Amino acid sequence: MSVNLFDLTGKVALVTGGTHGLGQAMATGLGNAGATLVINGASSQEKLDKAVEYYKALGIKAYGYLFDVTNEALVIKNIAAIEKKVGNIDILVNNAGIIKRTPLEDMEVEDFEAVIKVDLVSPFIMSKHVVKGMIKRKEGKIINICSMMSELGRNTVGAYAAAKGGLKMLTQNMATEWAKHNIQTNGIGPGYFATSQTAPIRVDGHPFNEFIVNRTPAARWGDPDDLQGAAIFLSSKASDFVNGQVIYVDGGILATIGKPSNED
Ligand code: GCO
Repeated sequence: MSVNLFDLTGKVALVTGGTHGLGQAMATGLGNAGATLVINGASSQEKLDKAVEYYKALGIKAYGYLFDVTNEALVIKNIAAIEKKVGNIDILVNNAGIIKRTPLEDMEVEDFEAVIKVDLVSPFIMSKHVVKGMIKRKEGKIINICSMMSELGRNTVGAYAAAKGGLKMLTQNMATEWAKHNIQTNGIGPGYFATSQTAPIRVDGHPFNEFIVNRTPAARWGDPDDLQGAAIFLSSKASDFVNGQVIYVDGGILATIGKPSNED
């Protein structure tokens, strides 16, 4: 009898920032693989309800919880409510993130701290409280959404790079501390994807747009659905001995030094 190692039937997956973009694409993949979704949003109840309707229209069981992932008291309260109403959280995807593009010498400290808080501290807060149940149940999956900026610097995104670099190491340390409880903690590092977050730098004629297409061996921006495979793999039995790794889904950016624009 063949076992489907990627089947998530009966699993509950909590995806932060799951109302749009990469979060929505990954959540859709987990839902299509059988998981029940718990979608966290922070901007508006209306946006969250619309997202939950989107998943239900796809035949996926989905629930929405509106709370600020940087607020520890709200995180504790909502995790308890989720585990009471929906069930134990088997999979946590720390996807919620922000970016502020400002040269470091001009960046306000509060802006720097805001990026660190959402992109690095909230994965710690969410994981700290979700893992308590996983440790008791002796199983669990945690996925931290990293970035090219976990490995590379870029003008104007210093705070983001600091957070995403830190998140890569936080992922490794979570694996170090929690693997003995049969909890797998890993990361996904998206390359450059067509999302609302990259819209300002993905405009036709914008030099960065051409730069990315030329800099990416796949010669295109990523489609959010390109992340579904890695998300399902890191959420399933198929990755039960994979720990502390970051899977870069980047069309080959990190594999190459790049090429001059006049070279095919
Ligand atoms: C930027 C982009 C990046 C990407 C992504 C790359 O301004 O450079 O927004 O941050 O979104 O994180 O991996």
